[in-house]
Amino acid sequence: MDFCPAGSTDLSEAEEAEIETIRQHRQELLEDIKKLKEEIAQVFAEIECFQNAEKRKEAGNNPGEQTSKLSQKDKLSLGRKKFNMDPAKGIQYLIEQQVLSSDLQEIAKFLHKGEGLNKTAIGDYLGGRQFLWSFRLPGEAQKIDRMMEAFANWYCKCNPGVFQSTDTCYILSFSIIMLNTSLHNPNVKDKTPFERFVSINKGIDNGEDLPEELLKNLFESIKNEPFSIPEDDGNDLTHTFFNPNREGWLLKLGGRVKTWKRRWFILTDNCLYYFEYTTDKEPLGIIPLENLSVQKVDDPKKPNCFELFNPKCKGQKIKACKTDGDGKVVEGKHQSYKISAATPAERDEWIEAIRTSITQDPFYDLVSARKKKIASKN
Ligand code: 4IP
Repeated sequence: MDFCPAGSTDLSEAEEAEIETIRQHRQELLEDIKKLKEEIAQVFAEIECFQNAEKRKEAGNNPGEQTSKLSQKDKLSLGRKKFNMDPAKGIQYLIEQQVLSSDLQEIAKFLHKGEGLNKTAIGDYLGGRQFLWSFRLPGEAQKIDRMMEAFANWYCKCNPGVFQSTDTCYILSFSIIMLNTSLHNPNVKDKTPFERFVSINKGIDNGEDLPEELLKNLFESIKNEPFSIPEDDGNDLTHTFFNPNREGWLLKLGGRVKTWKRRWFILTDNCLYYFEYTTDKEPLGIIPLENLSVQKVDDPKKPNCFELFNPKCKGQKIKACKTDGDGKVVEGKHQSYKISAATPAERDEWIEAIRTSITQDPFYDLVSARKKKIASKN
């Protein structure tokens, strides 16, 4: 009798062994990645400590306003770290250190800006007391209920006349979350069509239907871009994209295959990053701007174009990287990047921002800080 264990395949022994080797290799790679992430986090922490120490030294040489400014910054940074570990303690610390006042509006602004704050911690802080896209909902049903209620109340207050009652907003928000899961979670096979979305929301506005156009816009918007919140693993690239020089939607022409793709671009640290969605953690492509130039160009198909090119090596590939279809990082294939903006003004602003970034010497700030230090010593 043939013995055929569950899950067995028609693979030969050699193929099975090959797969096992690949699995082990994958495991090793994952472990290496984890270690690298830890090392990077460690290096970032060390750089921050070093920079803070440098600033403190400098502040000692420039008493007065500078001192208080710098130390406030350090307190803010420490307060954020405390907040991420224990939100209530973090806020308390920031109030005690007079970085924040106890005014609720000010605290709300600080949370809404969210810079350097862990989204789960923001969700916990708000859920424990009393918006959705910018923080993670806490897990317990009661907290979610309270938060959605608060969201609906606040939305209706800021947008009077959209809904007849806050309950409409509350129900619609949940049905949007469910729609998002249905359309974008690969485990959900039965994707909600627009008609079902309309019927789910029948009569929710005090017995009346919401305008079909509103539902259509919501449906299309969720279909085109899922709302997801980046993971807070602390080691990801999210902080790289805080306070970018510029960000926005642009159309980009493919390198070999000339297709136009709508991408979310972020300009920071003299690099141009592009993403499929605004909430993506990792970019589809990275274009270091060093050695590149930017100029206006015309295109027969798209308006308001500009291009990035290497003036010294025209006709050669620009140094850039991108992820291919399998998620592997590969070299870019562009000799130039042609990009189209929505309006002439946006095109000009992008050109200006990119030019500024290219011409700014990365060592300028370091050198001028050192010069100031020497001058103050003398
Ligand atoms: C693709 O066309 C996309 O335009 C890619 O853009 C582009 O990669 C590819 O250029 C181009 O072939 P299809 O999707 O129609 O196949 P994105 O990565 O933004 O999806 P770039 O390098 O522009 O990112 P090549 O050069 O890889 O072919």
